Amino acid sequence: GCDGYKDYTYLSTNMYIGFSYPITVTNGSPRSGDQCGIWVDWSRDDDFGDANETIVVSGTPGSGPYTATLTPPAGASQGNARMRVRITRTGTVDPCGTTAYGEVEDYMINVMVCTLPGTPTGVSASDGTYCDKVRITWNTVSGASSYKIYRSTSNTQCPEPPLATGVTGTSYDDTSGSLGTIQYYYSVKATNICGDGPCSVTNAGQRSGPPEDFDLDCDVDDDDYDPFEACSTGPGIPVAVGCENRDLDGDADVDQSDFSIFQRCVNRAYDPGDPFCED
Ligand SMILES: [Ca+2]
Ligand SMILES: [Ca+2]
Ligand SMILES: [Ca+2]
Ligand SMILES: [Ca+2]
Repeated sequence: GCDGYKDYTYLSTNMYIGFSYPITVTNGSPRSGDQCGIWVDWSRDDDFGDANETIVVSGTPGSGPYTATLTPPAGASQGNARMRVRITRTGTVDPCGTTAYGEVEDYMINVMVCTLPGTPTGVSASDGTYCDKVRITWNTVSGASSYKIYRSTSNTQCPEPPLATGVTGTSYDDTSGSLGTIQYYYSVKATNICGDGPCSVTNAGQRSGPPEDFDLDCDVDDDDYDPFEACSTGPGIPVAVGCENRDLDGDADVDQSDFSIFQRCVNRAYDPGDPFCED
């Protein structure tokens, strides 16, 4: 009778076509022979007789809880589709008709098409602007919930795995790259509940710092003395392999004149416009 019907169609849940959603039905007054049926009118034509509209339910017959997976099928009509859940004690489980014992509940599923976000544009990685990081920026992609950042030492788009995921906003600071003149290539994907959008083009970026920062920790202080001394030779003696950046005056040796430049820069803030501390 009417006592056993509950209309919850004012309740609507969003579900995307092709995605799967688990559902659990609990039985308010369980008996071991109870049966549970679930139907969804995916075609939205006011019946439960079309393909895929009878949902496979696990745990029935039994006292529950019953479980099922709802997957709005390709071709489902977009909008609110009626879902019917029925528990009955006797007879055949059918979406319609009356039984002596049981309950029927109707809900709405708002069937939606999932749309992947678009390709990030305006990807730009800083080129030596910072010593302690490369800053990557991009334009907002509509429909994106977050972004994935990729880094490569070759000019490769979005090599897996990403450098960072779940990035919100439109910038990311990469502080994990090597110092010095190593060039990286950065690319970005927008992502949302539907998945990842296409990869952006790459943009090169690198960290930079004072040329006298021989231990690559973004300052010029006494700790840089030993790395200098280890490479020191004398006037006219060719610079050793691995010591190239100690030749500050560019005359192919590491001698007193290079040391003088280093001394001028010790404990000074780095000025990219005056890398050799001449002012
Ligand atoms: Ca139907
Ligand atoms: Ca760049
Ligand atoms: Ca240093
Ligand atoms: Ca030199």
